[in-house]
Parts: sequence; structure tokens; C-alpha cells
Amino acid sequence: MPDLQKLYDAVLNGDQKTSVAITREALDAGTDPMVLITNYMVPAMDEVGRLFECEDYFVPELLLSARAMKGSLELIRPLLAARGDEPVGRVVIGTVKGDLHDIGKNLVGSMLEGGGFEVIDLGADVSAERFIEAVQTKNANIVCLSALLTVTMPSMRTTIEAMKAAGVRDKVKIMVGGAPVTSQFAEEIGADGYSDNASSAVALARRLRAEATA
Ligand code: B12
Repeated sequence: MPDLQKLYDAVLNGDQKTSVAITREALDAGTDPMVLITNYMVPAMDEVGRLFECEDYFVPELLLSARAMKGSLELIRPLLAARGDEPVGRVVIGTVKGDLHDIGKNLVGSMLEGGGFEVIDLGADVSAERFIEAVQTKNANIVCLSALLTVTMPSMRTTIEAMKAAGVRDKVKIMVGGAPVTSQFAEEIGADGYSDNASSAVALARRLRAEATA
């Protein structure tokens, strides 16, 4: 079993090679993938954020840490997905227009896959039109919008407004999340639900599906 503190250090130091190697070793040794995410990788990203705030880290360091976490998540994703049973719903997920942050969105998508949902990931910087097209063509039940910047939170509102104008709003439940988003904001923009982390996002998606099919 590898020393998992080294996974924390690798993400913190933006060392993708080590991060991926330790993740692979830990998974081979039977470690629960969620333990790697919640106990080591997310705390490391929180620390990266703190260092960025106090100007010890700058954008290049952020990018390297994000790359390290992404590399590890790529190994973990299929394992989370394989945990699911019957597909319980179809989710379209994306980070809203103007926003390139996708780590949290990827985590939510992976957890939803693990929770038995089929997930259509549109990526980051997604326009309202692309969300609308995906709802129409993929026959989705839930739309998940992510935003990490206060300046892109209004894109969540405009996406929901555009969905209303296109006549697809009532076909789906809309979930929103991301560090600056609050339940009050979610309510204000007419979303159906908000959660502040990936595991409660799965519980929320299940609840919304149950409401829709009741
Ligand atoms: C990594 C990072 C980056 C990377 C992103 C790489 C990538 N591929 O994602 C890079 C370097 C590209 C980046 C760029 C920028 N960043 Co940045 N970044 C971060 C950082 C350090 C970590 C974000 C992260 O990944 N967290 C880990 C994940 C797991 O957490 P999360 O995203 O919050 O997601 C969880 C929940 O929020 C929730 N969730 C997320 N989405 C959803 C969706 C739904 C539907 C639900 C239900 C739940 C949910 O579940 C997730 C898992 O638990 C944060 C600081 C921080 N600590 O948050 C700053 C931060 C978000 N960035 C910030 C800034 C300012 C920028 C830049 C403007 C910097 C610049 N000057 O260029 C640019 C903007 C680029 C753009 N247009 O988007 C600010 C935002 C400030 C603000 N209030 O708006 C922050 C807060 C740093 C700071 N303190 O100043 N950044």
C-alpha cells in the first residue's frame, strides 16, 4: 500500500506523474476510490486554493495541481461508474459559459455515474444553446450547471432563461453548484436544487428523479 500522504503532496505540488502512479498503486491495493478523492485529493485542492488566495501560488501552479488531480480522476472515473446498477436517469452536465473550471464538475459527473445515472458531459465554457441542444437530442431528465467564478454565476441564470424561451425548461430538473453558488441563489434563478458537494449531488439527483416520476 503506498503512502497516501504522497498523493496529497503530489496534487499540492502539481506532480501529475506521481499523483497518477500513487493512485494506480492504491487502487491496485484495493483502496476505496472515494477515500482517495475525499481524504487526499480534494483537501489538496483546498490547500492549493488557500495558497492562491495568499499569493504563494499563481495560475501556473493552479494549472499543474489541476492537471495532477485530473490525471488521477481519469483512473478513478471508470471505477465509480462501474459501481452503478440500472441507469436511474440521464444527466446533461457542464460548466457554464465563460468558466473554465471543470474539476468539481467532473467529480459531480463521476459520482452521478457511480450513482447509476447516464452522464452526458458537455465540458466547460458551455453556452445556453449547447445545453438546450443536448436536452433536446439526448432526452435528458436532469441538467447540472457548474460555476466557480462569481462573474459566471449570471450565466446560470441566462442558461435557465434561454431554456425557458426554447420551451425545454419544464422537461428537466435543474441542479446548480460550484463554490460561489448558494441555495438562495439557486432559488432566485429558478433552479430545482443546489448542493455543495459531489456526494450530496447524487442524493439530490435521486430525489429530483423520484419527484419527477412520482
Ligand atoms: C484549480 C483552479 C483553477 C484552474 C482550473 C483548472 C480546471 N481544469 O478546472 C485554472 C488555473 C484554469 C483557474 C483559472 C482561473 N481561476 Co481558478 N481556481 C482554482 C481553484 C484553486 C480550485 C477549484 C477546484 O477545482 N476545486 C476543487 C473542486 C473539487 O471543488 P469545486 O469546484 O468547488 O466543486 C465541488 C462543489 O462546488 C460542488 N459542485 C461543483 N460544481 C457543481 C455542479 C452541481 C450541479 C452541483 C450540484 C455541485 C457542484 O461539487 C464539487 C465536488 O465536491 C479555486 C480555489 C478553490 N479552493 O476553490 C480557484 C478559483 C475558483 N479561481 C479563481 C480565479 C479568480 C480564477 C481566474 C480568473 C484566475 C486568473 N486571474 O486567470 C481564472 C479563470 C479562468 C476561467 N475563465 O474560468 C477564484 C474565483 C474567485 C471568484 N469569487 O470568482 C478562486 C476561488 C481562487 C481565489 N480564491 O481567488 N483556476
